[in-house]
Amino acid sequence: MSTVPPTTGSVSEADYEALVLKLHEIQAVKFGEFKLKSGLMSPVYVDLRIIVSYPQILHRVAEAMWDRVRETEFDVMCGVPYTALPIATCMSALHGTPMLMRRKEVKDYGTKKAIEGAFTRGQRCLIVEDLVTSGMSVQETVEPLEKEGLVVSDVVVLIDREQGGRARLTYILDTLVQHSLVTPDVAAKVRQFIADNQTDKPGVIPAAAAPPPKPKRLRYEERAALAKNPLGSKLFELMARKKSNLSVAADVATVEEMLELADKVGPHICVFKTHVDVFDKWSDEYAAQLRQLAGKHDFMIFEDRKFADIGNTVVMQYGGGIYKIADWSDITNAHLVPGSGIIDGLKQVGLPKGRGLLLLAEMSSKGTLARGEYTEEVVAAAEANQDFVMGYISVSPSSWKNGPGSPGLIHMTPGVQLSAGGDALGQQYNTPASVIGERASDVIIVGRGVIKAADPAAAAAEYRLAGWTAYEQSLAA
Ligand code: S5P
Repeated sequence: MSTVPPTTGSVSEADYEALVLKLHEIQAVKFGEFKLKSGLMSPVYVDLRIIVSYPQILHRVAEAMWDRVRETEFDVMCGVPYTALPIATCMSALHGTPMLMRRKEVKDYGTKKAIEGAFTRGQRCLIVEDLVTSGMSVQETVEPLEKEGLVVSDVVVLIDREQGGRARLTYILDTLVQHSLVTPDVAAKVRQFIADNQTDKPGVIPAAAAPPPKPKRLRYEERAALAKNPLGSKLFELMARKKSNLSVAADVATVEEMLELADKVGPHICVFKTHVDVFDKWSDEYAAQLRQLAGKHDFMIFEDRKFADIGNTVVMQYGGGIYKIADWSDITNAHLVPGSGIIDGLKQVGLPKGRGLLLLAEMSSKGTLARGEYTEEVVAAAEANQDFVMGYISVSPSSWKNGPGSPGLIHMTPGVQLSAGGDALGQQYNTPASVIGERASDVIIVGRGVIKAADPAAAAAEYRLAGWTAYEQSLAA
């Protein structure tokens, strides 16, 4: 008995068998002596380009591949050029999932887009490939997608010559031998060839073909021990102690409202975020009242000042002026647009006071320029300044080149509501499950989802539970 690739439902064993016979009939799978691109002589040759001339076979291939991913969650799909493009198009048209296209050569004129189609950063993308030998072409598709902020969740492959595909090729051989279309001699030769040219262990997709394996998620307690900034370490401890990864953004108009909100949501949050320049007034007295509430409810204060000037100026802005931010705010944040001098300036003021800095690596707003190489520069600066930089404002750290990076650095993500969407001014929302689970962030920052609720305390409790559940589930995954 031959083994059939496991199915999840609608494509039966008979369908797979019929498909193999058809592929053989149209010579998409051939046996003989073939020189591969690598120079190696192979007794088997697979060329699926021909299937565009056989719409019914193309349809069957698309359905067989869809069958393998029907339980998988993704928002868009992208076929690896060129052979898999018609397959992906067919899957897309049959099942109504939007498709993207990767340009093989990025033109240096016109739109210069590497990826064509409509998408938003953070969407999950399925890659469709016809045949994997080394995984190179899949990798060439993964990179530009990730550069655009897409999360490559899965790769579906029709035939894999080396790996999971070893089972597939074996299945193809068995079927053809049963139907006397290939002699046992030829089948033995092909099996030997596959065995001789295995590069990975059975059952594992070649490393180059798959997204890098997700490192196991560490608990916040474990991260506390790895944080180099003392405040960053304390925040991880606080989150574990309080079982909260929720930060509320207190974007209200008056100081009274802000203090009332802090008292109400205080029991549920790890961080209370302010924009001090939106309040109707400010004084050292109000700062003291907010600090008192932070002590009462065990949360940290984060003045979301988004510094963006030269070192000399931010020293004055952070330590002085009317607000004296460094005196009362545990955490603040900065853009890296001016270069690393901004970190040095803020550090000069904040480090002696035991403060911590978050660098804005990405933003939640539509059309943000904080992406790609800029984000990579921010990561390098954060990694190099971990005495003062405690982490990031980020949106999809799981899709970064090296994932979320050092576990001692924290990720805090704004643009969070219980259902995805956005506002009229470009804000984009993801859910707590997506932010903590899929995007591998640590803290959800929620503004209007809490402050505009009829009962902000109840809303904070709900977001806290959603954020914490997502964290617990990702630990178990
Ligand atoms: O990229 C960002 C960075 C920040 S800090 N996008 C953001 O929305 N923020 C802040 O998070 C923003 O200034 C606001 O205070 C909060 C989001 O508020 P909401 O009402 O949209 O949840």
